[in-house]
Amino acid sequence: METAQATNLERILTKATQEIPLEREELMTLLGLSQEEDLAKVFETARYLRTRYFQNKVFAYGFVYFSTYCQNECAFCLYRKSNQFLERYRKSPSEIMETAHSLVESGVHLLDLTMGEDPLYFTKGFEPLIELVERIKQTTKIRIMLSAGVLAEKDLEKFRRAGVDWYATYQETHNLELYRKLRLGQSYAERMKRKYAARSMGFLIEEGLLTGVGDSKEDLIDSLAEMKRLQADQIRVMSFIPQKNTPMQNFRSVPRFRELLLIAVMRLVFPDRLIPASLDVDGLNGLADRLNSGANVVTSIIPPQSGLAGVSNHSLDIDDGNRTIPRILPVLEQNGLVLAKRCEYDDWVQRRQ
Ligand code: SAM
Ligand code: MD0
Ligand code: SF4
Repeated sequence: METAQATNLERILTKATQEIPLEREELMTLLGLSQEEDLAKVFETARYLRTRYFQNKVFAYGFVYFSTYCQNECAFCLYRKSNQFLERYRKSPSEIMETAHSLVESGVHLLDLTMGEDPLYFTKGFEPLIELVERIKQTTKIRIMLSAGVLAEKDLEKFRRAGVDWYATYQETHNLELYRKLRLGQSYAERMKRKYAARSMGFLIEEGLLTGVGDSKEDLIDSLAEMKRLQADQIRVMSFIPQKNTPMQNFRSVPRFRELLLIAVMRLVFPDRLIPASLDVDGLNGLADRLNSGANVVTSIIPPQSGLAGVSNHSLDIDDGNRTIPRILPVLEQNGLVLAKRCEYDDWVQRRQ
Protein backbone atom coordinates (compact mmCIF):
# COMPACT_ATOMS: atom_id res chain seq x y z
CA MET A 1 0.00 0.00 0.00
CA GLU A 2 2.71 2.40 1.08
CA THR A 3 4.76 1.64 -2.02
CA ALA A 4 1.74 2.18 -4.26
CA GLN A 5 1.30 5.60 -2.67
CA ALA A 6 4.98 6.37 -3.00
CA THR A 7 4.91 5.38 -6.67
CA ASN A 8 1.87 7.58 -7.25
CA LEU A 9 3.67 10.53 -5.70
CA GLU A 10 6.77 9.86 -7.83
CA ARG A 11 4.55 9.73 -10.89
CA ILE A 12 2.88 13.06 -10.07
CA LEU A 13 6.21 14.72 -9.40
CA THR A 14 7.70 13.39 -12.62
CA LYS A 15 4.71 14.76 -14.49
CA ALA A 16 5.25 18.13 -12.80
CA THR A 17 8.90 18.25 -13.84
CA GLN A 18 7.75 17.61 -17.41
CA GLU A 19 5.40 20.57 -16.93
CA ILE A 20 2.36 18.55 -17.87
CA PRO A 21 -0.64 20.18 -16.14
CA LEU A 22 -1.69 18.21 -13.04
CA GLU A 23 -5.23 16.90 -12.72
CA ARG A 24 -7.43 17.98 -9.84
CA GLU A 25 -7.09 14.57 -8.27
CA GLU A 26 -3.31 14.80 -8.42
CA LEU A 27 -3.35 18.20 -6.77
CA MET A 28 -5.62 16.74 -4.07
CA THR A 29 -3.04 14.02 -3.47
CA LEU A 30 -0.27 16.60 -3.14
CA LEU A 31 -2.24 18.83 -0.79
CA GLY A 32 -3.14 15.81 1.33
CA LEU A 33 0.48 14.95 2.10
CA SER A 34 1.79 15.33 5.62
CA GLN A 35 4.58 12.75 6.05
CA GLU A 36 7.93 14.43 6.28
CA GLU A 37 9.58 12.27 3.62
CA ASP A 38 6.73 12.98 1.18
CA LEU A 39 6.88 16.71 1.83
CA ALA A 40 10.65 16.60 1.31
CA LYS A 41 10.13 15.08 -2.15
CA VAL A 42 7.65 17.76 -3.14
CA PHE A 43 9.97 20.52 -1.89
CA GLU A 44 12.87 19.02 -3.80
CA THR A 45 10.88 19.00 -7.03
CA ALA A 46 9.78 22.57 -6.39
CA ARG A 47 13.42 23.67 -5.97
CA TYR A 48 14.36 21.76 -9.12
CA LEU A 49 11.73 23.66 -11.12
CA ARG A 50 12.73 26.97 -9.55
CA THR A 51 16.31 26.32 -10.66
CA ARG A 52 15.13 25.60 -14.19
CA TYR A 53 13.74 29.13 -14.52
CA PHE A 54 15.70 31.19 -12.00
CA GLN A 55 18.95 29.28 -11.38
CA ASN A 56 20.12 30.11 -7.85
CA LYS A 57 18.85 33.70 -7.97
CA VAL A 58 16.44 35.25 -5.53
CA PHE A 59 14.78 38.68 -5.57
CA ALA A 60 14.08 40.92 -2.57
CA TYR A 61 11.26 43.43 -2.09
CA GLY A 62 11.27 46.45 0.20
CA PHE A 63 8.01 46.90 2.05
CA VAL A 64 6.70 50.39 2.82
CA TYR A 65 3.46 50.25 4.79
CA PHE A 66 2.94 54.00 4.60
CA SER A 67 -0.56 54.32 6.04
CA THR A 68 -2.28 52.02 8.49
CA TYR A 69 -5.65 53.78 8.23
CA CYS A 70 -8.33 51.69 6.59
CA GLN A 71 -11.99 52.01 5.66
CA ASN A 72 -12.53 48.25 5.46
CA GLU A 73 -13.41 45.60 8.02
CA CYS A 74 -11.52 42.48 6.97
CA ALA A 75 -12.13 39.94 9.71
CA PHE A 76 -8.52 38.70 9.71
CA CYS A 77 -6.72 42.05 9.76
CA LEU A 78 -5.30 44.06 12.64
CA TYR A 79 -5.82 47.27 10.69
CA ARG A 80 -9.57 46.89 10.15
CA LYS A 81 -11.48 50.13 10.62
CA SER A 82 -13.21 49.31 13.89
CA ASN A 83 -10.06 48.22 15.72
CA GLN A 84 -9.64 51.08 18.14
CA PHE A 85 -6.86 49.43 20.13
CA LEU A 86 -4.28 50.48 17.62
CA GLU A 87 -2.13 53.52 17.10
CA ARG A 88 -2.27 54.28 13.43
CA TYR A 89 0.13 56.32 11.37
CA ARG A 90 0.23 57.98 7.97
CA LYS A 91 3.71 58.75 6.66
CA SER A 92 4.28 62.00 4.82
CA PRO A 93 5.57 62.00 1.25
CA SER A 94 9.02 63.06 2.43
CA GLU A 95 9.14 60.28 5.03
CA ILE A 96 8.09 57.76 2.40
CA MET A 97 10.73 59.14 0.04
CA GLU A 98 13.44 58.77 2.67
CA THR A 99 12.45 55.16 3.41
CA ALA A 100 12.27 54.41 -0.30
CA HIS A 101 15.79 55.68 -0.87
CA SER A 102 17.24 53.80 2.06
CA LEU A 103 15.61 50.56 0.87
CA VAL A 104 16.86 51.04 -2.67
CA GLU A 105 20.37 51.74 -1.42
CA SER A 106 20.25 48.59 0.69
CA GLY A 107 19.83 46.57 -2.52
CA VAL A 108 16.13 45.64 -2.87
CA HIS A 109 14.80 44.97 -6.37
CA LEU A 110 11.38 46.54 -5.89
CA LEU A 111 9.45 48.81 -3.55
CA ASP A 112 6.05 47.61 -2.44
CA LEU A 113 4.05 50.71 -1.50
CA THR A 114 1.25 49.49 0.71
CA MET A 115 -1.54 51.06 2.72
CA GLY A 116 -4.89 50.20 4.22
CA GLU A 117 -7.72 51.65 2.17
CA ASP A 118 -6.93 54.99 3.78
CA PRO A 119 -10.12 57.11 3.67
CA LEU A 120 -8.02 60.25 3.22
CA TYR A 121 -6.78 59.17 -0.19
CA PHE A 122 -10.01 57.42 -1.11
CA THR A 123 -12.00 60.64 -0.57
CA LYS A 124 -9.53 63.42 -1.41
CA GLY A 125 -7.78 61.66 -4.27
CA PHE A 126 -4.46 59.99 -4.92
CA GLU A 127 -2.62 62.96 -6.48
CA PRO A 128 -0.03 63.28 -3.68
CA LEU A 129 0.77 59.58 -4.02
CA ILE A 130 0.91 59.70 -7.78
CA GLU A 131 3.39 62.58 -7.61
CA LEU A 132 5.42 60.73 -5.02
CA VAL A 133 5.60 57.63 -7.19
CA GLU A 134 6.81 59.77 -10.09
CA ARG A 135 9.55 61.25 -7.94
CA ILE A 136 10.65 57.87 -6.58
CA LYS A 137 10.77 56.50 -10.10
CA GLN A 138 12.74 59.45 -11.44
CA THR A 139 15.32 59.39 -8.67
CA THR A 140 15.80 55.64 -8.28
CA LYS A 141 14.44 53.93 -11.43
CA ILE A 142 13.33 51.15 -9.08
CA ARG A 143 10.45 48.82 -9.93
CA ILE A 144 7.34 49.71 -7.92
CA MET A 145 4.41 47.66 -6.67
CA LEU A 146 1.23 49.32 -5.47
CA SER A 147 -0.79 47.56 -2.74
CA ALA A 148 -3.37 50.19 -1.88
CA GLY A 149 -6.60 48.25 -2.14
CA VAL A 150 -9.23 48.35 -4.85
CA LEU A 151 -8.58 51.50 -6.88
CA ALA A 152 -10.77 53.05 -9.56
CA GLU A 153 -9.60 52.36 -13.09
CA LYS A 154 -8.88 56.02 -13.75
CA ASP A 155 -6.59 56.13 -10.73
CA LEU A 156 -4.90 52.91 -11.73
CA GLU A 157 -4.19 54.43 -15.13
CA LYS A 158 -2.55 57.46 -13.50
CA PHE A 159 -0.40 55.24 -11.30
CA ARG A 160 0.60 53.20 -14.32
CA ARG A 161 1.67 56.35 -16.19
CA ALA A 162 3.57 57.53 -13.11
CA GLY A 163 5.70 54.39 -13.30
CA VAL A 164 4.04 51.73 -11.15
CA ASP A 165 4.89 48.27 -12.50
CA TRP A 166 2.83 45.96 -10.31
CA TYR A 167 -0.68 45.98 -8.88
CA ALA A 168 -1.20 43.74 -5.83
CA THR A 169 -4.62 43.08 -4.34
CA TYR A 170 -5.13 39.67 -2.83
CA GLN A 171 -8.43 37.87 -3.07
CA GLU A 172 -7.33 35.64 -0.11
CA THR A 173 -9.69 32.92 -1.35
CA HIS A 174 -11.73 32.24 -4.46
CA ASN A 175 -14.51 30.59 -2.50
CA LEU A 176 -17.20 33.27 -2.55
CA GLU A 177 -18.79 32.16 0.70
CA LEU A 178 -15.48 32.18 2.54
CA TYR A 179 -14.52 35.50 0.92
CA ARG A 180 -17.65 37.09 2.36
CA LYS A 181 -16.62 36.00 5.84
CA LEU A 182 -13.11 37.35 5.41
CA ARG A 183 -13.49 40.57 3.43
CA LEU A 184 -16.69 41.71 5.11
CA GLY A 185 -18.82 44.01 2.99
CA GLN A 186 -16.42 44.04 0.02
CA SER A 187 -17.37 42.97 -3.47
CA TYR A 188 -15.64 39.82 -4.68
CA ALA A 189 -16.35 40.60 -8.32
CA GLU A 190 -15.06 44.19 -8.21
CA ARG A 191 -11.82 43.13 -6.58
CA MET A 192 -11.30 40.45 -9.18
CA LYS A 193 -12.32 42.66 -12.10
CA ARG A 194 -9.90 45.39 -11.09
CA LYS A 195 -7.00 42.96 -11.40
CA TYR A 196 -8.04 42.06 -14.95
CA ALA A 197 -8.41 45.77 -15.77
CA ALA A 198 -4.96 46.50 -14.33
CA ARG A 199 -3.45 43.69 -16.35
CA SER A 200 -4.84 45.14 -19.55
CA MET A 201 -3.25 48.50 -18.59
CA GLY A 202 0.13 46.81 -18.58
CA PHE A 203 0.55 46.20 -14.86
CA LEU A 204 2.05 42.93 -13.70
CA ILE A 205 -0.33 41.31 -11.22
CA GLU A 206 0.18 39.69 -7.86
CA GLU A 207 -2.57 37.46 -6.52
CA GLY A 208 -2.53 36.10 -2.99
CA LEU A 209 -4.13 33.58 -0.66
CA LEU A 210 -4.53 33.31 3.06
CA THR A 211 -4.42 29.80 4.44
CA GLY A 212 -5.67 28.67 7.83
CA VAL A 213 -8.87 30.67 7.50
CA GLY A 214 -11.20 27.74 6.91
CA ASP A 215 -9.95 27.08 3.38
CA SER A 216 -10.31 23.49 2.14
CA LYS A 217 -8.06 21.63 -0.29
CA GLU A 218 -10.77 22.08 -2.92
CA ASP A 219 -10.75 25.83 -2.33
CA LEU A 220 -6.99 25.95 -2.78
CA ILE A 221 -7.18 24.03 -6.04
CA ASP A 222 -9.92 26.40 -7.26
CA SER A 223 -7.62 29.28 -6.37
CA LEU A 224 -4.78 27.82 -8.42
CA ALA A 225 -7.16 27.66 -11.38
CA GLU A 226 -8.22 31.29 -10.86
CA MET A 227 -4.60 32.37 -10.64
CA LYS A 228 -3.94 30.61 -13.90
CA ARG A 229 -6.93 32.30 -15.54
CA LEU A 230 -5.73 35.68 -14.28
CA GLN A 231 -2.23 34.90 -15.56
CA ALA A 232 -0.85 36.34 -12.34
CA ASP A 233 2.84 37.09 -12.54
CA GLN A 234 3.44 36.68 -8.84
CA ILE A 235 1.42 34.42 -6.57
CA ARG A 236 1.59 34.08 -2.83
CA VAL A 237 0.18 32.29 0.13
CA MET A 238 0.55 33.38 3.73
CA SER A 239 -0.56 31.64 6.91
CA PHE A 240 -3.20 33.50 8.82
CA ILE A 241 -1.81 35.01 12.02
CA PRO A 242 -4.58 35.68 14.56
CA GLN A 243 -4.80 39.34 15.59
CA LYS A 244 -5.94 40.58 18.98
CA ASN A 245 -9.15 42.60 19.07
CA THR A 246 -10.40 41.22 15.76
CA PRO A 247 -13.27 38.79 15.07
CA MET A 248 -10.85 35.99 14.18
CA GLN A 249 -8.56 36.36 17.18
CA ASN A 250 -9.41 32.88 18.51
CA PHE A 251 -9.57 31.13 15.18
CA ARG A 252 -8.03 27.66 15.33
CA SER A 253 -4.66 27.63 13.60
CA VAL A 254 -3.42 25.04 11.11
CA PRO A 255 0.10 23.59 11.04
CA ARG A 256 2.67 25.73 9.25
CA PHE A 257 3.59 23.02 6.77
CA ARG A 258 0.35 23.77 4.94
CA GLU A 259 1.74 27.12 3.76
CA LEU A 260 5.05 25.49 2.83
CA LEU A 261 3.32 22.72 0.91
CA LEU A 262 1.21 25.29 -0.93
CA ILE A 263 4.27 27.31 -1.86
CA ALA A 264 5.76 24.13 -3.31
CA VAL A 265 2.56 23.19 -5.16
CA MET A 266 2.39 26.72 -6.57
CA ARG A 267 5.92 26.22 -7.87
CA LEU A 268 4.93 22.91 -9.49
CA VAL A 269 1.93 24.52 -11.17
CA PHE A 270 3.60 27.86 -12.02
CA PRO A 271 7.30 27.03 -12.36
CA ASP A 272 8.23 30.30 -14.07
CA ARG A 273 6.40 32.75 -11.77
CA LEU A 274 7.52 34.72 -8.75
CA ILE A 275 6.54 33.22 -5.41
CA PRO A 276 7.25 35.15 -2.21
CA ALA A 277 8.75 33.94 1.03
CA SER A 278 7.31 36.59 3.32
CA LEU A 279 9.27 37.66 6.38
CA ASP A 280 5.95 38.92 7.69
CA VAL A 281 4.70 35.54 8.89
CA ASP A 282 7.56 33.99 10.89
CA GLY A 283 10.29 36.60 10.53
CA LEU A 284 13.85 35.74 9.56
CA ASN A 285 13.56 32.33 11.26
CA GLY A 286 10.93 31.26 8.79
CA LEU A 287 12.88 32.22 5.68
CA ALA A 288 14.91 29.05 5.08
CA ASP A 289 11.81 26.82 5.13
CA ARG A 290 10.03 28.99 2.60
CA LEU A 291 13.02 29.09 0.25
CA ASN A 292 13.36 25.37 0.71
CA SER A 293 9.76 25.01 -0.50
CA GLY A 294 10.48 26.76 -3.78
CA ALA A 295 9.87 30.46 -3.09
CA ASN A 296 12.09 32.90 -4.99
CA VAL A 297 11.29 36.38 -3.67
CA VAL A 298 12.00 37.57 -0.13
CA THR A 299 9.30 40.09 0.71
CA SER A 300 8.74 42.48 3.58
CA ILE A 301 12.25 43.89 3.90
CA ILE A 302 11.72 46.81 6.31
CA PRO A 303 14.29 49.31 7.55
CA PRO A 304 14.71 49.12 11.34
CA GLN A 305 13.77 52.16 13.43
CA SER A 306 11.70 53.55 10.60
CA GLY A 307 8.46 53.47 12.54
CA LEU A 308 6.98 51.24 9.85
CA ALA A 309 4.86 48.20 10.59
CA GLY A 310 4.36 44.77 9.06
CA VAL A 311 0.95 43.40 8.18
CA SER A 312 0.46 39.95 9.67
CA ASN A 313 3.10 40.62 12.30
CA HIS A 314 2.97 44.22 13.33
CA SER A 315 6.51 44.47 14.72
CA LEU A 316 8.19 41.04 14.52
CA ASP A 317 11.89 41.28 13.62
CA ILE A 318 11.66 44.87 12.42
CA ASP A 319 13.55 47.01 14.91
CA ASP A 320 16.20 44.39 15.55
CA GLY A 321 17.12 44.74 11.88
CA ASN A 322 16.25 41.16 11.02
CA ARG A 323 14.20 42.19 8.02
CA THR A 324 17.13 43.68 6.15
CA ILE A 325 19.28 42.62 3.20
CA PRO A 326 22.43 41.98 5.30
CA ARG A 327 20.47 39.55 7.52
CA ILE A 328 18.91 37.59 4.69
CA LEU A 329 22.15 37.13 2.75
CA PRO A 330 23.58 34.40 5.03
CA VAL A 331 20.27 32.53 4.87
CA LEU A 332 20.34 32.65 1.08
CA GLU A 333 23.91 31.40 1.10
CA GLN A 334 23.11 28.54 3.47
CA ASN A 335 20.48 27.46 0.97
CA GLY A 336 22.74 27.66 -2.06
CA LEU A 337 21.09 30.84 -3.27
CA VAL A 338 22.25 34.36 -4.10
CA LEU A 339 20.62 37.73 -4.39
CA ALA A 340 20.02 38.52 -8.08
CA LYS A 341 21.47 41.67 -9.62
CA ARG A 342 19.04 44.50 -10.04
CA CYS A 343 19.31 44.35 -13.82
CA GLU A 344 18.31 40.68 -13.70
CA TYR A 345 15.10 41.58 -11.91
CA ASP A 346 14.43 44.48 -14.26
CA ASP A 347 14.88 42.16 -17.23
CA TRP A 348 12.45 39.64 -15.77
CA VAL A 349 9.81 42.32 -15.31
CA GLN A 350 10.40 43.74 -18.75
CA ARG A 351 10.00 40.34 -20.37
CA ARG A 352 6.66 39.81 -18.57
CA GLN A 353 5.39 43.27 -19.50
N1 SAM B 1 -5.17 47.19 2.24
C1 SAM B 1 -4.73 46.61 1.02
C2 SAM B 1 -5.47 45.34 0.72
O1 SAM B 1 -6.04 44.77 1.65
O2 SAM B 1 -5.45 44.93 -0.43
C3 SAM B 1 -3.26 46.36 1.02
C4 SAM B 1 -2.77 45.64 2.24
S1 SAM B 1 -2.50 43.97 1.86
C5 SAM B 1 -0.80 44.00 1.88
C6 SAM B 1 -2.79 43.15 3.27
C7 SAM B 1 -2.62 41.66 3.05
O3 SAM B 1 -1.93 41.12 4.16
C8 SAM B 1 -3.95 40.97 2.99
O4 SAM B 1 -4.40 40.92 1.67
C9 SAM B 1 -3.64 39.62 3.58
O5 SAM B 1 -3.31 38.70 2.57
C10 SAM B 1 -2.44 39.86 4.47
N2 SAM B 1 -2.84 39.85 5.89
C11 SAM B 1 -3.56 40.76 6.55
N3 SAM B 1 -3.80 40.36 7.82
C12 SAM B 1 -3.20 39.17 7.95
C13 SAM B 1 -3.10 38.24 9.02
N4 SAM B 1 -3.69 38.46 10.18
N5 SAM B 1 -2.40 37.11 8.82
C14 SAM B 1 -1.81 36.88 7.63
N6 SAM B 1 -1.89 37.71 6.58
C15 SAM B 1 -2.58 38.84 6.74
C1 MD0 C 1 4.75 41.11 2.52
N1 MD0 C 1 3.80 42.24 4.44
O1 MD0 C 1 5.41 41.27 1.54
C2 MD0 C 1 3.93 42.27 3.03
C3 MD0 C 1 2.57 42.35 2.37
C4 MD0 C 1 1.65 43.52 0.36
N2 MD0 C 1 1.77 43.63 -1.04
C5 MD0 C 1 2.66 42.53 0.87
C6 MD0 C 1 1.66 41.21 2.75
O2 MD0 C 1 4.75 40.06 3.08
FE1 SF4 D 1 -7.81 47.15 5.31
FE2 SF4 D 1 -6.25 45.71 3.71
FE3 SF4 D 1 -6.46 45.13 6.34
FE4 SF4 D 1 -8.50 44.66 4.74
S1 SF4 D 1 -6.47 43.69 4.63
S2 SF4 D 1 -8.61 45.69 6.75
S3 SF4 D 1 -8.36 46.34 3.29
S4 SF4 D 1 -5.57 46.95 5.46
